[in-house]
Amino acid sequence: MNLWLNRLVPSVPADLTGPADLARYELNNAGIRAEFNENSAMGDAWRVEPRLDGSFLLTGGQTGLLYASYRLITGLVCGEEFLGSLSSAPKYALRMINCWDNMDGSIERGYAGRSLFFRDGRISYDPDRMRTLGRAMASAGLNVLCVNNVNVHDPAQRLLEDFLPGLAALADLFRPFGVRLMLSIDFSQPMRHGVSSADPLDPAVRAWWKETAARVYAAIPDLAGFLVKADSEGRPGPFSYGRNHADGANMLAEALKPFGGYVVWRCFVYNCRQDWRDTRTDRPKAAWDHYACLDGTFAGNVILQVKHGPFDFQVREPLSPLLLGMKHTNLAMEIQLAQEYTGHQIDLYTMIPMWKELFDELPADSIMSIAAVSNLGDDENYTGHPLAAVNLYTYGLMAWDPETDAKEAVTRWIRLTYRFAPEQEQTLAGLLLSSRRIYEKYTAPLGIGWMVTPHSHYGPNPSGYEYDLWGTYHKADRNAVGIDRTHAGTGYLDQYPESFRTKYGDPAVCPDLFLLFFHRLPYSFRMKDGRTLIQRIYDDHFEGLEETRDLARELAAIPFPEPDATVIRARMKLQLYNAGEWCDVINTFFHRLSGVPDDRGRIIYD
Ligand code: GCV
Repeated sequence: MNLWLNRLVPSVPADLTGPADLARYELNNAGIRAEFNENSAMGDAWRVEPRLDGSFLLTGGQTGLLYASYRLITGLVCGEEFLGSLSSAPKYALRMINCWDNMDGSIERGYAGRSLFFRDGRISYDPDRMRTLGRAMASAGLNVLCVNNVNVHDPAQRLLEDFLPGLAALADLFRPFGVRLMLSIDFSQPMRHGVSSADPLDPAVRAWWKETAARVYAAIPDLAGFLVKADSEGRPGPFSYGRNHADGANMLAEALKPFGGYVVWRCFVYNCRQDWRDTRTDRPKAAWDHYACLDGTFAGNVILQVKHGPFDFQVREPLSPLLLGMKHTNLAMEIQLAQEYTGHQIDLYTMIPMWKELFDELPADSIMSIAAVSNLGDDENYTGHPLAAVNLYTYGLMAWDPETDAKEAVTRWIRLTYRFAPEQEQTLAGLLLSSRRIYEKYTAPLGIGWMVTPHSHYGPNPSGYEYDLWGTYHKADRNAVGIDRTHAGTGYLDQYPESFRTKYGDPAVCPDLFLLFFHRLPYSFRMKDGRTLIQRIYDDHFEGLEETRDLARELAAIPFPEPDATVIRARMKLQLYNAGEWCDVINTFFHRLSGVPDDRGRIIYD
């Protein structure tokens, strides 16, 4: 089983010398005649000019030529004619996949099997699958692959040491695809080597990282850099030494700078041992509180990687204010292809509509790179649910060009992956594009999030996180639900520019889908369409379940080939059960609390 292009031509040869060589191979294979005009200054950018004899002139850097070739091949498969010249350059420099793979072969928040890179504490992979992945990434425009989990547990702490030769061999495999490896590192690493601390201002620590960087780059000269989760959910970091995150990131940046490497420093820093009785701490404020004051103090090769919302990849969160407020710092937005809170790659959940909404809010040039937590694993189809691969492909297209049209991108993936009649393609595209909204309707209401089963994060449990230490409370009582995050409440909204404060600040104008993210409201609150808040919660859940039934029926009519058909059918059955559980549990939860009946008299279990 394979991913899009590989379904058409199952493999590429093992002896490729580089991206231009691969591009030549791919074009030949596809029967496309082309001449290359290599211009290294163009890097990833490219230009394609059709010639009268039916051939093409491709101009670009090595990787640019490869991206141009894939653009031609995928375009022709999709029926494009290429009558005029085309040119393109990526909007973001690093278009990253972050794998949360552990060296024992497990994947943190992985829903597609075991690791593609590690097993039993060692590096272990199938080279053909690596080439499939490299090709899938390159054909979607992606160029960085971080192979190990940001939570760096032993033996991954030895990746920079004992496992360097294995990593170098892996980097060699991905190089022809223009994909550079990245490694997650443990901030306290020097202490495993006789250095007495990991204090970023300690000369011995700085020297250790410089030596280590030199050793690592001698083995992998094009390593994209280090990914760091520090002072977050129990990981070590500069706070232990009274230092701030600029001290920590800049120390690593100094070590990587001679080799052109980046320090990608995650901003997922918050108090994960909060007391639920504490009403003053509001978790969404944390990233801003830690980082906004450091704007302008990070080295040029540091990139702060910020989750797209202020919480943690819920179905609906507003754009993180940090992405709007750090004008003098390199930023990357982090999204999550792994469906941790969005259905575990069992429930259908196509993400591009969500990303479009995020990009609509994000001012041009506020970020310079983008990262996505991987949804890959060693399942035969790579993504567990065969239709979850659409998220990987369309993420690549968006990372290259955030103005990519959602429907076109999804349709392109369908055409590259299956052979359907045009009406079937249209139907499937429509189903995929509606899947996120359907999922949103049957799960936690109106931006409130977090009503999932603790730890696993699949299925409903509206009070599961209510008295826990993670800072994710909804405080539903018999009268009202939600947290007031306006100036009068926790003040979270004050972290935003004026236009956002106006948009979200007043419940009478705040978009419905964000209402309970920003406001605490009585169940009797009148929504813009005149319904009460409680009625809207009931309606959304009943509708979400009904729409899932429609989705299942329409999906069943699409003639997927085997083995996809069987997997899709089986997962849809589980999704239907999940949607039913969510609908009933959430409606019952609110009905029991509020005592308000459904005005349409539908069944709510008491
Ligand atoms: C890799 C959430 C997830 C964790 C994840 C963390 C992070 O808390 O549940 O599994 O850890 O985010 O993004 O670092």
